[in-house]
Amino acid sequence: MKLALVRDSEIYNRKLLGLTLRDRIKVPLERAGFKVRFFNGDTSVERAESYLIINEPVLILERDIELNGRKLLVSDGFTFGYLFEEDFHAFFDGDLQMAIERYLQRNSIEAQQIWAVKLSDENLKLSEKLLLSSLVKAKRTGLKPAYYDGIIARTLNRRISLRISKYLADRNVTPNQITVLSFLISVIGSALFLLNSYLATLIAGIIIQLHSIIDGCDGEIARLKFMESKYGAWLDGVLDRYADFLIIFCITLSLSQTNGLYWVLGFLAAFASFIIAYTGDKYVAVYRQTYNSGSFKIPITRDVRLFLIFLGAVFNALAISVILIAVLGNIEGLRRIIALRSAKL
Ligand code: CDP
Ligand code: MPG
Ligand code: MPG
Ligand code: CA
Ligand code: CA
Repeated sequence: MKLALVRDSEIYNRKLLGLTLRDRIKVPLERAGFKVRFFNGDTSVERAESYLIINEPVLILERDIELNGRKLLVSDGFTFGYLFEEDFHAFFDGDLQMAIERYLQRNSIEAQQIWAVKLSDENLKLSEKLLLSSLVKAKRTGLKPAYYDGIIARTLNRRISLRISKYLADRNVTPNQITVLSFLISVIGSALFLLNSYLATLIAGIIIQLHSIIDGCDGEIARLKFMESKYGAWLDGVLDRYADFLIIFCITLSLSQTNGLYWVLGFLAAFASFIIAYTGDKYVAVYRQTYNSGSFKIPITRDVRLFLIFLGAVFNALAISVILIAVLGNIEGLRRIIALRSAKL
């Protein structure tokens, strides 16, 4: 048994983005395999294989934490915890603080940095900001998603979706409800493309961009409130494939009223959307790591494709959006086949 002893503090009773700070330290430690006990002047401690002692109030931001080191540092060098892998009872005589000090005097302890922030009433706003930014699927956050955010997700969508998630955090919405809502938004947007007026097309484009933004919120709420699920992750991806097809189908149906050849283009664009998702997901299934196909790649990920449709709607030039998706998506699919053959993995 691995035991985490967390020095109790008033601040853990505060709520941050839908959960108490107590839950925000308890759940990640439990996920890392610890039994968690909050202590406060306790005079006994259970026997365990290892003891993690967290002395100061902290908010752990790192996901999937693995605690291998012996002294835990926040990124700025502040020490907040100690991991003892030998029997702590040798140092323990009824006073945890004294035992920790004796231990530190006898041993030189290696340090391990983990992403966390020291908690105080003054820095709750900063903590909230860091917590939100830890939800983004980027390398810097230490998440190991199937794939990292594309350029439009990074520069535009996440800025807005994080604000929506902040608002949703205190409400009882589940990630799967957001996933389904996001899909329904794409159905409404798609249908509006069929009305063939510029105004309807413009609104459709805005709704599709909104759909793209809300697509980030299900995952953000799942990570924020420790509600991730395999079914949710699967449904998120599967409904995106339906939405991709439906959006391109409706745009193509509308364009085909001027020229039937648009069906050829639409067919290629729908296939391109699917093959970009499939080559990424198949990579993750086989290689069991975050999708990565080298440094040069054509940015035609879903966030980019939907943004092209948004721009196409705004400028009443959806044919150009569909051509770009068909051409760039299929070329990127081929590029992946070639690039992966020689990739060092
Ligand atoms: O949708 P996108 O891939 O752009 O990113 P995201 O929604 O921020 O993150 C997707 C991840 O969120 C999934 O792989 C799941 O881990 C999680 N998720 C979930 O657990 N339940 C959902 N209903 C939706 C997403
Ligand atoms: C309608 C043109 C539609 C033609 C679509 C042909 C597909 C063209 C390019 C796809 C390229 C895909 C690359 C695949 C790579 C495979 C590995 O209609 C044109 C009328 O003026 C509209 O009123 O312009 C018009
Ligand atoms: C087509 C009018 C197009 C209006 C364009 C308005 C642009 C406003 C905002 C653009 C925001 C996009 C940001 C671009 C960033 C680039 C990276 O067409 C007008 C026809 O008559 C309809 O048949 O009205 C019509
Ligand atoms: Ca999503
Ligand atoms: Ca989705």
